[in-house]
Amino acid sequence: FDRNDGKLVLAHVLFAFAALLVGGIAGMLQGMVRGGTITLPANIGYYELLTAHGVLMALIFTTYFIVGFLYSGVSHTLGGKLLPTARKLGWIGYALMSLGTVIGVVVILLGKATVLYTFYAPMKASPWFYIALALVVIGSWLSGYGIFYQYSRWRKENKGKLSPLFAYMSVITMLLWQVATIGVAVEVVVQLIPWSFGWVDNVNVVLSRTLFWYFGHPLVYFWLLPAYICWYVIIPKIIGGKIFSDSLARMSFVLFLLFSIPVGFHHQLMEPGISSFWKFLQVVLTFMVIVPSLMTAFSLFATFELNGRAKGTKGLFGWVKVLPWGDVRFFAPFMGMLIFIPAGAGGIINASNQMNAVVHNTLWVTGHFHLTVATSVALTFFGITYWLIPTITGRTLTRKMNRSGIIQTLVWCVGMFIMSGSMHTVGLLGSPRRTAYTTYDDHPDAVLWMPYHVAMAIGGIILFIGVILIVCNIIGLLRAPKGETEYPIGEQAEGAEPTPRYLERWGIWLGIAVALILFAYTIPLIDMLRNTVTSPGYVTW
Ligand code: HAS
Repeated sequence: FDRNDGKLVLAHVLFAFAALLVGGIAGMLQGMVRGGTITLPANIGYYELLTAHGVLMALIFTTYFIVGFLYSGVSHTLGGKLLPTARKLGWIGYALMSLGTVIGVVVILLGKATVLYTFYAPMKASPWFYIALALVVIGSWLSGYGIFYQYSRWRKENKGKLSPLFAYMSVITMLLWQVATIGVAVEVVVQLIPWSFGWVDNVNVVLSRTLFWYFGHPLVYFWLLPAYICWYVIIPKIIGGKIFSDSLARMSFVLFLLFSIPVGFHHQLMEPGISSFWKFLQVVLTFMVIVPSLMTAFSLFATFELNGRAKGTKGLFGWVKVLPWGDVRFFAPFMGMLIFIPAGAGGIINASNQMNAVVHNTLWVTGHFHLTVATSVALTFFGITYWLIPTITGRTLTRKMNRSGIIQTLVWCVGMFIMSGSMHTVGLLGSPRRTAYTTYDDHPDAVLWMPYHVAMAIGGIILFIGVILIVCNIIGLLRAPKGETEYPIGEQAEGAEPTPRYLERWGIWLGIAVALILFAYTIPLIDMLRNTVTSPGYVTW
């Protein structure tokens, strides 16, 4: 692996895990502060800690890891080395994102941005919080441009050739990100910064939330798609098998580009100011975005089964026996896949209007996203780390490190089972999310929730041990013996259909994506600007 590219990738991965560590500390402390077990100096309270936890885990850990991972794969599969312009863009992006992160964390810990990671207006933060976020977004755009640059140069030099699957998927992930972040950029620059500086008196709340969720839902697929890259491209190689179908994999990514953006209203089903027709339409589109995940599940089962049959296993589940259970590079992402089955089912429940009325703003939703992003995605990222760090630093994954990785994965699963399981259950009993006001003056219903809150805290402590273990493992990986570690990239199975070239016609896919976005959002946005959808008890200024 090219040494200079390795430095860029490593810088991203290490920053990601530093954010995970600080975010993990904030996560554990928020539980203790909320439970009244401790009082922190400088009056650092529940909302500061929860904001720090959400921002560092959901926005910073993920974005840094994703950029680092995508750069590594693009460097490896598109020529073996980043072009100087791509690498430079990567470093400038890194510098801007890091400046934004530092400013953001300081502002949060000073208690000037207790607005949580979704920063809903009319809660107001210091303008510096929004400026910090803008820097992170602009930095990530530059990193995306680096990937586009490397890809387009490769295509120019390899006319008529199909691009490598990893690179293709990286381009879609970054395209999705570019289109999605326009919403949050407009919200922050046009609405929140002028309002928090006091240049304007009011903010259109429903518009700001809509712009946020225009970004917020594709954000979750920005987290998911790199995990899918691992499941589609890396895992087949690690298990000694083949990719079931290159075209199916590409098509599922295209479907994410088309359907992951015009669906933000499924986070706003309980909000006034949006007419029920447009909510209905976006729920239909939400059910469309489930399709590529079902295709992924199908493709993974096919890969596992074909691998088993090639190795001579028989019966419906014979393939399970030949999977490399002792290899953390497989085991951690596999546990992520397994948990994605109930996690995804929870998402389908959330997306159903009537069910959403039951679960919205309860701890059920917190349980849902701890299974999706904090387990399926995070465990996959951990699994990648065990081979990525040795690959880029010219070291080897020792048996001891591999064993520590398996233990870390199991600790994570146990902690998450307890924490997310109790979140889901207590959510159904009505316990709200994101509040330090837990017992409601000892109301009998709220008192009933307390044992689940204790279980959540126990799960949280086990997860914190999981964070410490992964950080120790990373230190171990950085000191592992020198050697060569393979960058595992799978090949397509024999007999698969050739990949149709139209999958790489970006004009078509971006055109359809934009058309769907305009269709799903234009009229509701006009309604919001004119304040024409009124709801009892709800006022926009
Ligand atoms: Fe979600 C809220 C709907 C997926 C993250 N979601 C959230 C929030 C987050 C989040 C962070 O409709 C909270 C935001 C906030 O703070 O308010 N979500 C969905 C739907 C899906 C979905 C329909 N979510 C995700 C993913 C996330 C994520 C992925 C992060 C990475 N979500 C919602 C809704 C809300 C919501 C509502 C709003 C709730 C409210 O009221 O506030 C779908 O994409 C899920 C599809 C997934 C599947 C599973 C496929 C399974 C696979 C694994 C195969 C396994 C194998 C191994 C092969 C259909 C691919 C098996 C081996 C064996 C041996 C068995």
